[in-house]
Amino acid sequence: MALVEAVEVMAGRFRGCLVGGLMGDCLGAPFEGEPRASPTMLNTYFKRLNDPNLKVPYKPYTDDTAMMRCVALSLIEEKGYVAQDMAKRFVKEFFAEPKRGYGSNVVDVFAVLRATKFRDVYSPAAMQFNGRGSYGNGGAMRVAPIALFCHASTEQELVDTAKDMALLTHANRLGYNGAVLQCLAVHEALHTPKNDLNCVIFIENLIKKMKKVEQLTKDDIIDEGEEPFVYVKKLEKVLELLERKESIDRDQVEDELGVNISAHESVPTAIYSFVRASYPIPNIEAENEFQRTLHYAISLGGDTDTIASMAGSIAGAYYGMEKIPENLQRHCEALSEAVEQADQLNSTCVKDRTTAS
Ligand code: F2R
Ligand code: MG
Ligand code: MG
Repeated sequence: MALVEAVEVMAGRFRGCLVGGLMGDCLGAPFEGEPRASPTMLNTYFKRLNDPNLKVPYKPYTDDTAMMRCVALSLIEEKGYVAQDMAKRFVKEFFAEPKRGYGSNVVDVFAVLRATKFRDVYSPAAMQFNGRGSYGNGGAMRVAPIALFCHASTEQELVDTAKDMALLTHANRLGYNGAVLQCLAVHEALHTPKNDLNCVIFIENLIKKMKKVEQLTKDDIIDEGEEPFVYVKKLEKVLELLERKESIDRDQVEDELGVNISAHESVPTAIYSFVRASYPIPNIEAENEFQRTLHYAISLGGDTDTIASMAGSIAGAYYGMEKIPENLQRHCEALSEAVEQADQLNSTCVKDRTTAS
């Protein structure tokens, strides 16, 4: 592929990733914690939203996007990960708009960070849950901009940056390793050639990487008896689900992968949604694979905004902006800011590449 074309493709993938995350959040939020919506009901939901004549107020984003925007802006303005700056942005954002549906414990971290004037930005999170730290999916739901910023970095730099960023609020191994896995998944999608997705290889690559990550963190013991390779095991279950010939119903996905607010019960589910939706799913009408990803993720129920947002970031990084239906985009709050941040992250990386060569 010619260089100019490759640069354009990557720009579309950066946009796709941030816009995909935003759309999963905005379109999935009305179903978060509600009884599971059927695929047929969601066919009607997406059909209505795709109607070019539909005029309704935009769907607001929630904490997932509020925090992802902070991550993106901090990386752009600081030209790298700066813990204090990122922590300050999270806190400023939360106190400016606290009603975006934040997790019930993470708000305590923000309050302590503010009260202690950001003296030690990692310590309030480390004190959560009697020193066990949070395993909520809040670190994972906002990590995508790190995969973009570090798209040409080493795997170790990517892993370390995702982990450090998550540690600002999520000190439990399951919480920060969930962020690392989501970051690796976006990164893998970004680097998978278009039309060349092999679902099994995609998951096997993540298993290889997570084996190293979980091996290195296996001594960060949190609870006695907690086994150290939780994510590797979940990804192996994803492989099993993909390989089973009979159609998998949503109860099985919920039982085997989970659909709740914990990182280990939602990040593997988002990854599964992306790979599973790359080919047709019974009762889901969407022919567009990106839309099918969001539809499927939402149809699993539970933490729908977050699972759809994480799946949307991965799908957007793979399919690119040009595959995302415009009629759906326009229903999401702050769409143009997501595009702008993706372009800024991309140009920061392009500048870095130029300076380095
Ligand atoms: N908070 C929600 N949804 C509920 C309210 C939404 C409603 N529609 C509204 O608008 O009000 N969603 C958001 O929260 C999730 C991300 O949460 P995060 O940032 O991880 O928060 P937190 O507080 O750290 O953890 C969440 C809960 O997980 C449980 N938990 C975590 N660690 C634990 C531990 N070590 N021991 C026991 N429990 C632990 C707790 O229940 C935490 O409150 C996303 O879904 C986002 O959309
Ligand atoms: Mg949310
Ligand atoms: Mg959620």
